[in-house]
Amino acid sequence: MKADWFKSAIVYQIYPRSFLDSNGDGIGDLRGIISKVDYLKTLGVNALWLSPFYPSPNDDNGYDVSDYLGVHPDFGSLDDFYELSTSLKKAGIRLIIDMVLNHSSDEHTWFIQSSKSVEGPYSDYYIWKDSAGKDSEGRPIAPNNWTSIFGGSAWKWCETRQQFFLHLFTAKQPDLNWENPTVREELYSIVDTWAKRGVDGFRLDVINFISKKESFPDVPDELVNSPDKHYACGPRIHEFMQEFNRKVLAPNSSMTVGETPGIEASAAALYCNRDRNELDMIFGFDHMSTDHGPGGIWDPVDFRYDEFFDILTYWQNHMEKLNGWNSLYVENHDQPRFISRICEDQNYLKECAGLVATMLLTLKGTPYIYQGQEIGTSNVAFESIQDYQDIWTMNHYNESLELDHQPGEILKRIHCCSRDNARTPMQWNSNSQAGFTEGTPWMKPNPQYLDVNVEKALQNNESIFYLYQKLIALKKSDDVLVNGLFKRIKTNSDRVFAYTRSDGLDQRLILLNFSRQQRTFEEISMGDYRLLFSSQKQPDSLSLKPYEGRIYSS
Ligand code: TEU
Ligand code: CA
Repeated sequence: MKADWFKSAIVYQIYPRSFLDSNGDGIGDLRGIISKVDYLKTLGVNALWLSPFYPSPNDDNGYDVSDYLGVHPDFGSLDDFYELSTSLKKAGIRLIIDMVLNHSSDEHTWFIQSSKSVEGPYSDYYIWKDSAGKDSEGRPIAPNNWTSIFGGSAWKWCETRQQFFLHLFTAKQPDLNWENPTVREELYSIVDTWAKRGVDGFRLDVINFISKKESFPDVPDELVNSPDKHYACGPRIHEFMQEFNRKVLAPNSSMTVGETPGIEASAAALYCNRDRNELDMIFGFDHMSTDHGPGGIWDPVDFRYDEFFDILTYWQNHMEKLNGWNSLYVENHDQPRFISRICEDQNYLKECAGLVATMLLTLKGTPYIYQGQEIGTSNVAFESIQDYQDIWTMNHYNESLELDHQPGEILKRIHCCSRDNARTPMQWNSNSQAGFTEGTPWMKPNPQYLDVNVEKALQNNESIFYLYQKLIALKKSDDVLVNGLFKRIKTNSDRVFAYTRSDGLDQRLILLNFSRQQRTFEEISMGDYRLLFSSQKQPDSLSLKPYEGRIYSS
């Protein structure tokens, strides 16, 4: 029997750097997390996903790993890790850790060795290519036109080897060569070690990028702004996934969720179809781009609600049909705060947070809640670029300056699109630095912390925190919300996303009003439905309030 605890898991994601600093150095750490296990228990989640905590030069905040088996001293020690793991077990919370296996840091010993010479045991650990000749100034020309997701060419010249190496992310994140069986064995053994150390599951960073098209063809013009679509799902991807599963994941009964940018539901389902023995779940991206224009993440446009509902419906239906399982998320450490994306009137941020919670906990799949989402954290708008930290954000700023964009205009884009929106320190209370640290935080807190923080949320029984708590408890106690079939109901009210979940006997009806206007729902025959939950106080009998979410039971 395959373990399928993940189907009833409710996952909380922690970005360790920004969660809680226990020793005043301004950086969140494992001991900070240990001290908040009770908080997670109060919320009711039963799984925790930790973003990377490994040694790293932090070019990309830990997604550039220089030692896969260690703990970065900023975050603590391996003993702290074991202590965290033990206290999570006691609290009934499973532990999922992040594995970045598409690339390592250029400061990993493998890369240091590999870049020294075209011969030797590490020479084929990364993707090395000869130049495609020299330009008019005698500089080597990159092997093809691939661009890094974070901007610029995806190739960097190495003087010592007189070759280019591939980096789909920053130049300090060279891509590992999965074609080399020794590399695969090394990576499997790392995952095996963590499983033996007591980890229950793995979140696999950009796992659908690991197999490259070995002819390294140019990116076609139409994909220049979305290179992820071009890099996704190389020819050997499913072979690698099945080998990975057979050699480490299955023997350890590890749960997996793969991050898979650039693919749609039917391709995605190949990874998590139960009979294919690859992964348990994947993170799709389609629903996270319904406020992107043709230019991608730095091209913000109005939120396209209909498209958002259609995409979610499509994924729900496809995963059902293709025997896969959905992951449900609207936030993580890479995404701006979702309530800021959908809310058309900042006075309704709180209502939006309740609405989103109702959706996340009632669609079919495993919900992922990102730190701070449960108290209604929204985007930040720092006035100075100095206050931003993220490498992608800095690259965008500098590239835009070169294109003569005005700093004010660039900052405006950063305010709505930067990944740093998700990385401001967790807001614990109204004390200095939001209670995140007693020192100087590595990044300033969002000034909203004076109003929006955990301490206030816990004192107010009408807070978003308690809505999440209630919905989590409801999901845990209701098998229809876990396994019931999803069916969308078309309504005449635009901006109302409505669906049922049913197991043949029992049914739940979910109504979500994504507008700042009241919406009636006369067209839905309410029959014997009884109201189980509303995200707002004193729900009206005939209409949904602005941004109200409801659950009915048959
Ligand atoms: O994210 C992958 C990533 O940045 C892209 O897939 C991007 O989100 C997408 O193409 C948008 O269209 C992962 C990590 O979550 C992120 O924090 C890392 O920076 C990145 O990989 C590199 O490890
Ligand atoms: Ca610290």
